[in-house]
Amino acid sequence: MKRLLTLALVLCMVVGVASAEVTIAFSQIGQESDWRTANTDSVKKAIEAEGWNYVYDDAQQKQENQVKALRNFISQNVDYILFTGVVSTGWDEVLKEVNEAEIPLILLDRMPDNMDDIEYAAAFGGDFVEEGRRMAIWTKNYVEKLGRSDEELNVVILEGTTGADAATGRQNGIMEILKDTPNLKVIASQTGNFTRAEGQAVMESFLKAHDKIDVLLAHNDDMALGAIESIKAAGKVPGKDIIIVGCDSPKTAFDAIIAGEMNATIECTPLYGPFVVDALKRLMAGEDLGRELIHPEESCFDAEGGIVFTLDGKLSEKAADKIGERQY
Ligand code: GYE
Repeated sequence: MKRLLTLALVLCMVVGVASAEVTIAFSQIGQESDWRTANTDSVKKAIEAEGWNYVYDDAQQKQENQVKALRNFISQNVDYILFTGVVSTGWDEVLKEVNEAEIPLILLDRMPDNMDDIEYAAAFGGDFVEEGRRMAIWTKNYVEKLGRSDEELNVVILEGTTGADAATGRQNGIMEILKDTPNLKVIASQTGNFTRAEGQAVMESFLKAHDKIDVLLAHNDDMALGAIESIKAAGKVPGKDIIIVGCDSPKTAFDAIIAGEMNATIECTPLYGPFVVDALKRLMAGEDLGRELIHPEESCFDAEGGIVFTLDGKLSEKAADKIGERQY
């Protein structure tokens, strides 16, 4: 019995030492959307499954909280820092401090500007400009399918967080396509901060200000889902009176598409956990990742499937066929 106890104690110590050996810290933006929650869960699960120590900070959408979190990580002398910046600018000083502390930095999702003088070991993010293009191309082709290409249609846009590359990129992609699509006319474009509540509020004000809104492009599905509530409250039929296209493609958007209240969503995967763990293992083994960038998303989901959604001619998939595979 005594021997068994000693063995158990030694085992606990070994496991304890092994898991305390590496500490990974993650400075996350907040919990503004289904995408973000899934992203946080994916990273946490994958890191904890390796038995590594995990330190997490939720900045509640505030840049100053992130700066504080990064400085805390430095003073705790963590081994690796994962970082998603809420906006693109204003990180130069604190990221230099991370570099001076010689803590390898991995950028997730949103990329800061001015990175020429900052060292980072790896970066994973979506191609936001391409996602915006896909939203607009799908819409253009859907309108054509409805036989409405000669009709002038009024478009409103719900933008993501101002100053975030996820928002500027998607907006640029959308506008790049719409500038050559004269029948789709943007009559209003405003931030809804990537949240359901603000999407709902801004859509309500759009509906009050404009009698005729034919299309809503939302930089994420949460804002589209919030907007659907305002559209219903205004006595209009979402998905029919107003064509609604979002981005991210969580299950909640699939449900809305299957219910006919939303028309399409462009994929942007939040499931970074396995990529991050793979990168960390390679870095721990001394490999130089050469700041690689991965864009793992490739689909668009709608009610029917078959509508072209990229410049190189990819076809959308039917949401009802794919919802079972969805992990977020
Ligand atoms: O689309 C949105 C989230 O940065 C790609 O942030 C991410 C975006 C995502 O809040 O839902």
